[in-house]
Amino acid sequence: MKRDFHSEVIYQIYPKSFYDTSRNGFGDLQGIILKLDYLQSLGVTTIWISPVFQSPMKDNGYDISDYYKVDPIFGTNEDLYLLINEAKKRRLNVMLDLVVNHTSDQHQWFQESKSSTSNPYRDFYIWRKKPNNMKSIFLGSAWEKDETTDEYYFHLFTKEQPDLNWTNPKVREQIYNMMNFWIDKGVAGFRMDVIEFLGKEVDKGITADGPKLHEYIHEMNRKTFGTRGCFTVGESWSATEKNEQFYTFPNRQELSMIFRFDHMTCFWSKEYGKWVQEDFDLVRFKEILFQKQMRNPKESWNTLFWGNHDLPRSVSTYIDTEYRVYGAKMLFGITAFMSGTPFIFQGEEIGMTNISLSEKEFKDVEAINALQMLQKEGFTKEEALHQVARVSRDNSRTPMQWDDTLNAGFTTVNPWIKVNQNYKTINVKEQISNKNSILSFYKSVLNLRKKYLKIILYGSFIPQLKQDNCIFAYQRRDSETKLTVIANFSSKQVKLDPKLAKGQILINNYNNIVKDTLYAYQILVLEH
Ligand code: TEU
Repeated sequence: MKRDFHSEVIYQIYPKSFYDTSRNGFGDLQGIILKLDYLQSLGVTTIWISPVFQSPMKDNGYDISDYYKVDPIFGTNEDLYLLINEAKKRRLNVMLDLVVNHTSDQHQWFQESKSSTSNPYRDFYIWRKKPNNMKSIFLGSAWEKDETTDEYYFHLFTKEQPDLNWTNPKVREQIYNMMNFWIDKGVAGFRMDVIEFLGKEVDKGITADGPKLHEYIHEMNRKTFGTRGCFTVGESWSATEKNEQFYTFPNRQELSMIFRFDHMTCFWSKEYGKWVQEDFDLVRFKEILFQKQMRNPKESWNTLFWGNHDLPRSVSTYIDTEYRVYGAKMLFGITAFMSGTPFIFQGEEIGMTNISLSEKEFKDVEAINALQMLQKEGFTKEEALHQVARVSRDNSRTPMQWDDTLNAGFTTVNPWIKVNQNYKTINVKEQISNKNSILSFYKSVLNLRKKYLKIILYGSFIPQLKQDNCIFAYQRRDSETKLTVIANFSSKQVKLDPKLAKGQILINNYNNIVKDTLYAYQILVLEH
């Protein structure tokens, strides 16, 4: 089946926290099946499911020990095949998460690899007699000594996630076979975990964007998805304007699109990365987002997103708490009329927020390591907890808030991670029946997006008020239509230029309009 990714709207499911039907405290595949009607009514067209394969869960499934087998906490392979079919019946595509920079140390390949230096699987991973000074993204050395052979293996993430050796053609062949297996089962494509690292050259200290990276992605494209009508999105934290087109320029036959994060990482500190950030600056933020919109969509296709399972909740990051509902709508509205493929992370459509966790309640290995690192660097415990709480990945991983019953209707037993106590007021059930809810706003925006799809995807993009540090505004134009999106990205009331705000109002997240004024986080979309 030929699918056109340009018009997709993709919803990310973090399965561990979506919906638990087996009553083990973790969400599962049957739970996703039960919620397909909900997703269809929201107006999304594809679901991307974070990894559901066999895993010791040192990194919540991003440490896979068998690529061909669903982990029992999520169900069985039959459940996944059923999910793909049930989704298809509702015209929903299923995208899997491809984690092939590394496996779990419990993967059979690694068990073989570490058993002796002459094992046929030895070269599936990266072994050295002596470590160099490379660091793991999750802190500490990237090398771990294995007693069996007294050598060191390389791991960019936890020591239980050894990196595969992509220079070995046998590794690549095994991965391509596995991808084709899942394409045969009917998946529409893949989200590709940390794709920028496949071409690493550890002896030269190179991790991201290594010399052979694009050769491997091109080979993968030709041997798997590229000839089979699938679409793909690569995750690359190192991608910027300079290198994005290497992945996405169609003639190169690599990926459909990538996630770029430079509009977020530009606020990270040099010393402590995301754990200590500079103040948000809207002008800088707009510059990157607008610049991406000004390109030729035929060369680089955009991804439009506010959150994922690695980012804190967008309303907690960008919006003053008291304006959560207006702000959540504004955030979605300003990207929904841009060119590209929108991604919605589960719970964002109801404005789910960060959670406050005590030291013992943090689950994520990255947050736990960062707490220690910041204290070693001289931060007090309180300061370290405060910094980590703001950006911890646990924030986005709390259970989906379905209703106001026990555990937000996610499970009837103890959930694997704490439920956010605001579920009594922030939940799907309440928002479905409330026409002013964030959920209802998402639905109407997605409907409108369908109606204006041509201009949204291919119309020209004209930034407005680039230097304004409160207003986020742009126009879209094609031969027939003109749209203006104008939003107040602040909690202050600001002056609205009447020249911009003309035409018929398609979207307004407030019930009224006061001449010359934009309220806190107000967004207007106008046609003229
Ligand atoms: O993420 C890559 C990655 O670098 C981020 O997780 C990083 O930890 C952080 O958000 C930026 O500092 C991918 C997955 O999305 C993530 O969940 C996995 O933990 C990671 O790869 C390893 O597979």
